Amino acid sequence: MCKKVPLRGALIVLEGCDRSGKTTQCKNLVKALEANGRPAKYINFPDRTTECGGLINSFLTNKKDFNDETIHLLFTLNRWEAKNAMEILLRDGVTLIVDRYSYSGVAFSAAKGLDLEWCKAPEAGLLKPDLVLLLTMTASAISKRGGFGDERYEVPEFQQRVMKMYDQLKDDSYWTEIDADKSFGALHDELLTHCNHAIDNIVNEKMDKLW
Ligand code: Z5A
Ligand code: MG
Repeated sequence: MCKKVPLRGALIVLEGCDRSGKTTQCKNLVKALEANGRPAKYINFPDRTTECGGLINSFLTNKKDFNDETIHLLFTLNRWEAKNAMEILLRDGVTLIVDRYSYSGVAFSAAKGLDLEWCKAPEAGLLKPDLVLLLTMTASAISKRGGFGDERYEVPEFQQRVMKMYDQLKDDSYWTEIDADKSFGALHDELLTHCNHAIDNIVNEKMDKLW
């Protein structure tokens, strides 16, 4: 029997605490999907390659300072500048595996004390994901992972506040929480199952919008 062609690509976002393995897993999910004949592309936020992303990179590496509102809006702008290209790819049937999205934007800024609704407002109208996979880990497990502590925000107490903000943003209708404290392969298999399910269950050609 011939396989049904999906109406469009799926927009799948990986969110979660620092060092939970999002980048490693996203890149390998793309490889696995493509190996199975499912067109897929890796996208990450912040995209440090654009002019706006360059400013964000300077901030994250402590070379530049912005007030909380300004850096929040720069992160948001970094997503808006990618929106049209993302929509075209999805319409062309390419599944996007996105490494952090608006939820990081809101969770990190709200964890610094900005009003959650204020943080959400400029993200409204961006593409709504079909699936958000939230990777969770305990603080002690995170601290054992490589590279922790190199950048601004990589402080355990702050990361805990971010996780509390994710709790407020979580929407069970399209979010799945996954314990990321397991081997690379076991986590990969679990995530891939969710991704394949999301791709197989696209019923609407049109993309919804946040929020
Ligand atoms: N930020 C924001 O404030 N507002 C926004 O709108 C957005 C982001 C989009 C930079 O993001 C910062 O920007 C981030 C949020 C804020 N600040 N913090 N914290 P980023 O995405 O560029 O951050 P990053 O530097 O890539 O860190 P990360 O994304 O949190 O890490 P990760 O991608 O989750 O983990 P990884 O790089 O794949 O793996 C980390 C290490 O663990 C690495 O040495 C791996 O080899 C190892 N690893 C991975 N998986 C495993 C398993 N399963 N077992 C053992 N070891 C593993
Ligand atoms: Mg990463």
